[in-house]
Amino acid sequence: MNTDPDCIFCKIIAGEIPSFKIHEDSETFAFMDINPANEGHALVIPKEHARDVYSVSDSAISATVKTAKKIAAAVDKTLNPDGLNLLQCNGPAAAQSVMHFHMHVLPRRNGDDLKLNWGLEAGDMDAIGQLAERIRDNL
Ligand code: DGP
Repeated sequence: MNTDPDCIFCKIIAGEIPSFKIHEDSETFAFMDINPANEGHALVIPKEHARDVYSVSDSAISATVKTAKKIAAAVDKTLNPDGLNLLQCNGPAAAQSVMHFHMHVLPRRNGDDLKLNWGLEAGDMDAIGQLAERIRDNL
């Protein structure tokens, strides 16, 4: 499987950088976003390194979408948001900041006024860790 030793998400998969893991299987990895745009913001990534939608393999994107569906259901059950976006960004104008294909599982609240290109702000690690546990319990 193709991996990139300099990629931050490959390092998370390898356990070289800590993360609040929600789920892992042979093809995908799901964990909490440390700069959450909203409470419960999670990320789903293929284990195979690919930069973006143009280079990800059919099997890796299929597995990622399947896992994202599963994580979305668990996030919905955990937080009962008013809505939820599955979002995937490619290139600078789309605000892609990590060059390893990923899907955002982003719970939404009525009136949260979230813009598509949100700013990156550090999250509360205790709160994020507790949420990871609650979402895992709902898988
Ligand atoms: P994007 O802008 O679509 O490339 O989203 C990348 C997301 O990854 C962004 O919301 C912040 C998150 N992120 C960046 N570095 C880390 C990290 O080291 N750990 C975790 N859990 N999330 C990260």
